[in-house]
Amino acid sequence: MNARTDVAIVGAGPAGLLLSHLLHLNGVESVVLESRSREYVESRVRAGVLEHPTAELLREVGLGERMDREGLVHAGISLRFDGADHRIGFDELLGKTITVYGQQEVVKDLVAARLRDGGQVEFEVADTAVHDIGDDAPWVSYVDAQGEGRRLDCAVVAGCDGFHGVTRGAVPSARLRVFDRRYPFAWLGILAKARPLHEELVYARHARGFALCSMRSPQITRLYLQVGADETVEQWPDDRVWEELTARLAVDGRGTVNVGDVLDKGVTAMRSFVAVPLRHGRLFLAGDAAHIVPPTGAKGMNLAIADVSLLARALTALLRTGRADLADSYSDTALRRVWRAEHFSWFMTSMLHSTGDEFDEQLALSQLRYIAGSTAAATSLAENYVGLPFA
Ligand code: RFL
Ligand code: PHB
Repeated sequence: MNARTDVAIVGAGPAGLLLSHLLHLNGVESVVLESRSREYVESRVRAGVLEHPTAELLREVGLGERMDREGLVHAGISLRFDGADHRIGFDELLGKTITVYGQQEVVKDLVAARLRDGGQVEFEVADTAVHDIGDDAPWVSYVDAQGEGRRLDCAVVAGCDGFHGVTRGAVPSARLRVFDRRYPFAWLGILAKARPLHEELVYARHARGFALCSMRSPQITRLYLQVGADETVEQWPDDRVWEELTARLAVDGRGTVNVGDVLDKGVTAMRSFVAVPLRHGRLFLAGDAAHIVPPTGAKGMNLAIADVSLLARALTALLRTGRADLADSYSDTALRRVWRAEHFSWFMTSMLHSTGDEFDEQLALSQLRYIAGSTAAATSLAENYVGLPFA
């Protein structure tokens, strides 16, 4: 069966769903194709921090209501090292805040808005493939949830299918330049029914490795531990996780972590990756499909959202008035912000993790002490953390 739309969007993560919503507001039609079920994408535990410009954008486009009711507004974070906390106050330094609101909540709000507005989101599709992106008439083939083979003709394909998706692979390898960096560690993350140890996020550098205490509500905490790059969840029974978190987050030798039932546990690889350019003929890449950051800077979802705010404008101009300049400059414009976030994420990662190298350790501690003692250095960290303007 054949169908036709303006923009075929592959992937119903934050990037694909928000792009579809923004295009709808601009009168451009789209269809979103997602390989997982609605329940799966709405319950996947991932990011938690919304930058200032991300929260502003969500409000502007009618998606801020539940975020403003249930999200936690934070005016700063703490860096914990040398056995003490050093607060970076975003509000004092910049007059800005961040919002702690789970990615799956953003996704739920987006799915609800698309369905309310009559948007087409097809879940549980298989064998997605994009065709003829070099021509004026690209199309996407897939098998729908009923097992029926489908063809979706479109003017443009948006590749929003995350790092392991198929759209990036549709670009001839000679046309794609890849920048890639692996780190010799990973994160073990848990979600637990326990009070967070502090009302703001705590990023800890410790001789035993990095630890982070975040949250999803005043009763639910989200905690992360640096572990070896090849370690698995099986190597980290709950008792071992709590013992390690308690040791790494101790201040003056006192344990401060509140222990509770573990609701979710997973290991996340740490990687920096950028594939350029973000456009190939009629295919535009956005979010994790084009770039990955290690999670230490809390940037991944925010970058995905920044990409599609630009892309929605570019595609609207292209498809509604035939103006191609914004589509032509999309890749260069988006990549400037992507590389800033790549740098910040690498910087936070190097400063807070231990590799066992003593020289690196001294450099990292020196940088942390500088940030703790200098308003200029703290302001630079704060400006990047709360997020630079989108456009
Ligand atoms: P997503 O969310 O991966 O969505 C892609 C969607 O595409 C679907 N898909 C396909 N659909 C159809 N056909 C195919 N062939 C398909 N292949 C894949 C997938 O099922 C999926 O639904 O990408 P998007 O939209 O670009 O969003 C990116 C963010 O999800 C990601 O950057 C963040 O989660 C990263 N991240 C964080 N970002 C932040 O901004 N702040 C944070 O605090 C933060 N913390 C984190 C994070 C990521 C983490 N993990 C688990 C990687 C913490 C962790 C632990
Ligand atoms: C989270 O709450 O999941 C979170 C917070 C900050 C990060 C990464 C993840 O840097």
